[in-house]
Amino acid sequence: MTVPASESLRRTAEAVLDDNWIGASTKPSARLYPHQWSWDSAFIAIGNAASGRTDRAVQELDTLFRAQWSNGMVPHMVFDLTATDYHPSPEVWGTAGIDAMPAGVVTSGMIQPAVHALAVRRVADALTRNERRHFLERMVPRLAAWHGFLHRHRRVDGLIEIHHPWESGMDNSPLWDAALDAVDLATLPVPEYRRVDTDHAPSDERPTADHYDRYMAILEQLRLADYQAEDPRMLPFRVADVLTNTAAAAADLHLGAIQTELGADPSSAHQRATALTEAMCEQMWNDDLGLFVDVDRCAGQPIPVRAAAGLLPLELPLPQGIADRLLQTTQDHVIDGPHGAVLPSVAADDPSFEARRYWRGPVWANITWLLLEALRMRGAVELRTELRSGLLSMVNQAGCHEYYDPLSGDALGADQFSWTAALCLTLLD
Ligand code: 9WN
Repeated sequence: MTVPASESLRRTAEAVLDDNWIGASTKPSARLYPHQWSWDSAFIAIGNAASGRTDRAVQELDTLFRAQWSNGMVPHMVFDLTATDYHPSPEVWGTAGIDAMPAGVVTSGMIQPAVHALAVRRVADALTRNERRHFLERMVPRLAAWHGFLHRHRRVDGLIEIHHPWESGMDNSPLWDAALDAVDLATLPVPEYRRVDTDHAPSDERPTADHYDRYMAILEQLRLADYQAEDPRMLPFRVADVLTNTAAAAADLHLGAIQTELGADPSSAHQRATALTEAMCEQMWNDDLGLFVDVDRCAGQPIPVRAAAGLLPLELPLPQGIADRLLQTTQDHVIDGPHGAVLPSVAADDPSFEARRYWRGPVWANITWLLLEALRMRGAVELRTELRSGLLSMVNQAGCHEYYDPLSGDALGADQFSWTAALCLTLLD
């Protein structure tokens, strides 16, 4: 299949990014997500850089990192205080008054996958020599503090943990079902709330009411600890997640490369990346499934859901036997949709697969894009070409949406979705 009408897709994608620009950053979509989100901004910066809008790309990342907490945490949301139609609002997060949050911004108190060092490198590649050096010199201490936070505050028994499904970026994945069901609503209060996501998207494409109650109960426990629990082992939700750990290990490889370029010492970044990759191979590699799987740290159990995220460690330096096997699993995971090859977020023959519900099967541009990156690094040219072409054809047909039904190609969730637009821009040439 040939790559579709790239000029019209380019114009559509650039218009989405223009419309969602809010002055110093980009919102993920016009209505459903009116603030700045952490990993969205990294992908958006990559797209802006690829289409020559380097000022915006730099500003996107600067705005995000100006909201970095003093403990190094990059918050998963930076609120636009003029936008009020989103739940949970700043009041629900209750971060005002937390010393670690910088003055002049209001943020959430949790994390998302650390794809920022990758974005910094991509943006730097689009800058002039002089701009590049200044940008990298400004970003290195920020990235070092962020990665340091992950290892100091979140690495437990070798692996980085998430403490809420939202921290994974894959909020409603079946990866969290058992861990969420184990959250004891008899002892943990569910604060009063009114969700607004189902005002903007059909409820059968969004999380169930029961799961939303559990999200809020876990959030309340994090809030009570000012998002800095002294002993994370007391928290009700603790998962060592493959995507989070892959992103963190890759992030340190990127940081190390930047430090080397600047003549700084990359050894601690490299050591962290190596240690994390080894721990992933020891604790997350599942030989029966030929896949990396998450670990429920509260239950002490692996989570045997066949999520596309379990393929992403392909981008890390893995032992050859594991890499070969994982590439085979990747080939089996990719299916033929109506517009070509697609990557469902959960394997289509996994018992938890749902074609249309948020993170439980639909195709996401960012997960597909991360896999495309890994396939490029591995030299898997044919599979990469098919998957790239399938994604572009689908987006060209259905528009820049949040996610897509892998079986029908239908567009789902929010329309005018920024990271879909941004990442397609990087794939057009
Ligand atoms: C909660 C903004 C974000 C993405 C996440 C996606 C969704 C938020 C929500 O939207 O999460 O953080 O309200 O459901 O799951 O990956 O960053 O696009």
